[in-house]
Amino acid sequence: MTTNRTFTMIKPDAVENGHIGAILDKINASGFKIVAMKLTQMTLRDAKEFYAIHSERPFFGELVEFMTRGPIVAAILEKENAVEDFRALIGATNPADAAEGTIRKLYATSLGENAVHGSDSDENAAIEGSFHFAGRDMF
Ligand code: FUP
Repeated sequence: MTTNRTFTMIKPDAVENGHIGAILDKINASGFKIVAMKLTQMTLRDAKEFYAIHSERPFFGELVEFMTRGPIVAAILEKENAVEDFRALIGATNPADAAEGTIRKLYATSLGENAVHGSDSDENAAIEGSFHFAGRDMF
C-alpha cells in the first residue's frame, strides 16, 4: 500500500527554539504539500504509546519526557515517494551524522533532541498519522 503520504512532528526542541516557520518553509520548498497540521502537546500516555516500540530501550524515559515537555507540530505531508524523500530531507537520527542541508543538520541539537520525526515506512506513516489525526481517514 503506497499512499504518497508521510507523517511528521516538529519536536519540542525545535518549537522552543523558534524553528517552526523555517522547517515548514523547507518542507514546502522540497515539494511536500501539507494536507493536515496541528499544534498540540503529547501527554505522557500519548508519548509512551507512540514510542512503544522503544519501550525497552535505555533512552525511553528521556524520550517520553522530552516529547511531552512542550508543544509539537504534527502534520501529514503529501508527495510522490513521501516516506523515503522525507527521511532524506530530515537526515540521520543523530544530527552529528546528518548530511549538510538536512533539517536535523540545520536545527537539531543532539541525538535525543533531534528537531523532527519522519515515519520510516508507509505502514508506520498510516499508524502514526492516524494516532494524531484519528477519524480523518488520511491514509
Ligand atoms: P528516527 O527513525 O530517525 O526518528 O529514529 P529512531 O526511531 O531510531 O528513534 C526515535 C527517537 O528516539 C529519536 F528521534 C531520538 C530517540 N533516540 C535516542 O534518544 N537515543 C538513541 O540512541 C536512539 C534514538
